Amino acid sequence: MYAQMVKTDGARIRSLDEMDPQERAFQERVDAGQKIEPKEWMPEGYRKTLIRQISQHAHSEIVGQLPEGNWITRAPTLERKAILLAKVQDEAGHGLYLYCAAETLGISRDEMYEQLHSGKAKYSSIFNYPTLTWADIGAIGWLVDGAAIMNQVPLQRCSYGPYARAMVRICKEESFHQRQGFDILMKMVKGTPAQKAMVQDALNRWWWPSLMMFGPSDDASVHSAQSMAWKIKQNSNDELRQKFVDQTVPQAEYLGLTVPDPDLKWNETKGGYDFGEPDWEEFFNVIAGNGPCNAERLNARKQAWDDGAWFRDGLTAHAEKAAERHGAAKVAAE
Ligand code: FAQ
Repeated sequence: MYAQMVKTDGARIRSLDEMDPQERAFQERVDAGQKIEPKEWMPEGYRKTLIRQISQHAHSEIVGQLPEGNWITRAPTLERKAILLAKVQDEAGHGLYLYCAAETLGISRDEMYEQLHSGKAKYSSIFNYPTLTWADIGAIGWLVDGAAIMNQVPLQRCSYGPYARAMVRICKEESFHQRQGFDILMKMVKGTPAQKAMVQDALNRWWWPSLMMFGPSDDASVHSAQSMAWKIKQNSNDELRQKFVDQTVPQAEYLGLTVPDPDLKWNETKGGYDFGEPDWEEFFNVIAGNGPCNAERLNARKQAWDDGAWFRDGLTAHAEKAAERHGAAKVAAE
């Protein structure tokens, strides 16, 4: 079905008849729902699209540790501290599975880091906003992990095997993360008026950036048509955004909060909410590197890379010595 929508150069859509036999066979396998595995032939554009998306996803998980990591020492109880620590560690794990999945496509971990540090590779816009209060940690779990789940559940059915399989465990862990965020907010809204106000303030600041996580609107999304034809993406950005709004608004009501959107209204005919447009100028500004925390986030990652240089050097020296010893032992045995 999607073969009818395959783009060539990002502008025109090619049909199966216009493809060479190898590419057509590939597209037919994708259309039939078969998984593509690392050593199999794939169009260069498919490989590049996956490297772009998976590496950016991995970078998002790693950079995404920073806003929450900021609160580990200030969590209000020992239990909350232990839970937050475990969550932030989970995000590191997600980044590592995803880097491994991207490596199967022929890019090295060092190249991916270089692309992040030079600003060539993006990471999710959401992590360029500051975490000002403890309620922000609840809001991240509830909204940011909630949006991540909405986007990632369909990725479990992605046509590329290693990415799809990495998503299974990641989605399970994100579900735990979302509940822990909601649990923080449930406690706070039952607390003092000041605590409840803190939660409303967090929702006011995180609502629109959360909607932006799904990417630009469909008519501005340059990659969607091709990625959907290749079954890398199963849904368009706007479809997932709509689902997220429909799922999240009743949760906000349950918490006794007001979603900061004057245009939000239940639409009986479509069976979903109508809602306002995110500020796309702000979104494009943030992904261009000019959000409130872009410089801080990238500097933290670059600093971590530089601080780890002695350890990488040590590992390399150890590996070289081990290889030499192995070589000498082999010669002696011959
Ligand atoms: N932020 O044509 P499209 C998480 C870029 S994980 C920054 O629509 P596409 C877990 C896009 O890359 C969150 N850039 O692109 C967690 C492209 O630029 P490029 C990350 C964005 O790929 C929770 C350009 O705009 N999740 O949160 C964003 O078809 C809590 C045009 O856009 C994933 O990465 C954005 N929001 O669709 C961790 C999921 N949106 O590359 C810690 C996998 C778009 O040409 C704490 N990724 N751009 O330079 C995807 O599903 C897709 O890549 C989309 C974008 C939907 C993000």
